[in-house]
Amino acid sequence: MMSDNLTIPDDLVTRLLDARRIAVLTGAGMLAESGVATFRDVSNGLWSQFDPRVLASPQGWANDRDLVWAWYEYRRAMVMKAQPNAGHFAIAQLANALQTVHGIEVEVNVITQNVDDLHERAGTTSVVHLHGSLFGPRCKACGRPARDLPAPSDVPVMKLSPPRCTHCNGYVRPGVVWFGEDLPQGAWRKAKAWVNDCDCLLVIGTSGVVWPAAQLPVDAHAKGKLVVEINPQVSEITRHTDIYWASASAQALPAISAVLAMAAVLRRPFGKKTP
Ligand code: BV8
Ligand code: ZN
Repeated sequence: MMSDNLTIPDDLVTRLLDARRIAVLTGAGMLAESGVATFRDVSNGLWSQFDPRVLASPQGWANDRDLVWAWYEYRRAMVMKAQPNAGHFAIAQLANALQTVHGIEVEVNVITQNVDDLHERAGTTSVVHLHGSLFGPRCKACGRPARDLPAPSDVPVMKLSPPRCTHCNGYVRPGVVWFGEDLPQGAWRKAKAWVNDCDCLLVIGTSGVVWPAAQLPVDAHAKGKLVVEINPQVSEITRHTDIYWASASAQALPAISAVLAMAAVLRRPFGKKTP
């Protein structure tokens, strides 16, 4: 079922109210309304002549460590200046918004492909990062976390020599998962379990081109879970969904929150007629 960007799909809220365990898979589209460029766009500036998928790879690091470190520090600076948007807050408050209508406990677990901390800063506590985090740099040699890094400069520079590990003097690398690297096993296991146990999977702001994250909605749909996608563009996921809402996350998610708030005020289960 498809809906245009302003109309909440007919039975979306009713079916969300029937769910008791909701998994949410988010991608770079969540960041659009926080003013942070999506993964592909982030290289439009200084790094426009580089393919982000090369920069985000062990080969990219081997080719030019200082260029890659500068790219990640620029992205870390962008995220530190950004704020969570209405979509992040709506996800953080979704469980409470549903419980307020029907009084039954609801579990919402977030699986993000993003490497920022905006879900956490919006109040989401149950979240895993499939692709790591800009805020978890570690030593490339001994693997120890690198602590107390200086704040990144606001002024983007093309080259920046990575700091050294205080333990073994190895180079510090970004705490993200590069293309060709395995996902963090704990996060991947948890993500698969949350999707396996959920009644409903919300897929928000992802093109569905990166694997194995993109496998999650495909598996969920094959297992008969309710799969709902919110994305202004059709993606690789859309054909594996039950409800596709062509809308921006920071419009659609607050709209769902508003309808739930109204349903709570009316104290009637949404969509059901009182006897
Ligand atoms: C791995 C961290 C085992 C770095 C990232 C099949 C199975 C397994 C692997 C593969 C496979 N096929 C290919 C592979 C290899 C590869 C892969 O997927 N390649 C792709 C390009 C084909 N996968 C891997 O290497 C993974 N590792 O599988 O390990 C292995 C080991 C060795 C060899 C083989 C297998 C690791 C992948 C992790 C890569 N790291 N991030 C960094 O950030 O620098 S992924 C990176 O790209 C981002 O994190 C992000 O997740 C991803 C981009 O995806 P999206 O989030 O979807 O963002 P995108 O810009 O594409 O789309 C944005 C969407 O938002 C759009 O649809 C747009 O319409 C929408 N949108 C825009 N505005 C809004 C909006 N939506 C809502 N509201 C809005 N306002
Ligand atoms: Zn070290």
